[in-house]
Amino acid sequence: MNVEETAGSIRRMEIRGAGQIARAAAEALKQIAVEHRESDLEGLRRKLTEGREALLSSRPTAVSLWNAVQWVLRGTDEIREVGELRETIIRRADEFVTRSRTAVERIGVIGARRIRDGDRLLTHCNSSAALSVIRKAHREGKKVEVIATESRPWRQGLITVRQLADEGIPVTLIVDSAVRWVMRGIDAVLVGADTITSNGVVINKIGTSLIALAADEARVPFMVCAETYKFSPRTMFGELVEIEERDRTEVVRPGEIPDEVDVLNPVFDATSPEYIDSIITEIGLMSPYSSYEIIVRELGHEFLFEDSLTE
Ligand code: RI2
Repeated sequence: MNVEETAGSIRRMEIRGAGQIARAAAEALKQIAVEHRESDLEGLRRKLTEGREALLSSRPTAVSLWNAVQWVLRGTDEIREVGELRETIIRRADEFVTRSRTAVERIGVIGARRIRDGDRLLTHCNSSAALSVIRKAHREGKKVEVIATESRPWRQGLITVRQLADEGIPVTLIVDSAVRWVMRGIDAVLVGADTITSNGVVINKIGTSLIALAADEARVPFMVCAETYKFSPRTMFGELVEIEERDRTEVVRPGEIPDEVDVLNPVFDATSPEYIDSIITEIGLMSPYSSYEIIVRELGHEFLFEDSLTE
């Protein structure tokens, strides 16, 4: 897939999931470098800049996409030789993809230690990081049972139940509005994240914040599973996270309701840190209030500072 095709697939949600879109973006930038056979440095730079714009505009909310693009391209303006630029892009993209995959596995190892034999877990949407924890606990021999929300309107919960059922993990599908009803019997909630802000707010699939409220009311631990590249350096500099809104046709079929009725289809919502017991990352389990430190230590404060203020 070239960069335009990748951006299109991300926009249409054929490639989806915050981690997956980040890896796809890194691969697409790598592809530009691999295919650039000419000795023209400026030509490669131009293609990379166009690729960057196409990828960043494909979906606005998940900072994983932005972080992946920055990871691959950072500092490459200084490079004066086409071969070196190609190699750098290819190496960085490979590095990002490997780190990302390893991170999801490590989250599984760390998170599984918090799961007890016999736990009944609730998850929302389809998060590879959250499922990594559940899978690891299951593979360690713990008997876990999962309640998975449907996650309207895209119904990513169907992907979740298929993936869990494939592994022999007992799973029950519920409609989103059944969350509060089932919460009393739940031992822990595990969700993913698209973006985590510097003040510890988790942006994830629409409905996540309602689940957090229901968990809080029932005193059920609410855990977020997220790689460190889901933390947003941009929010440190005052930027608000843009919440994607998608087309009405994802919610109602044409003609089903009068055309003059508006349909609001926000894709994500915001969960405040006071509802979050812990965030499980590849470098450890932490409080959402450690967000600022993660951004500074893991994502490189100085370079981010410059980039975030000049854009
Ligand atoms: P992983 C998804 O977004 C969901 O909101 C999910 O919780 C989040 O990405 C993280 O997924 P969408 O692309 O990176 O379905 O953990 O809108 O797989």
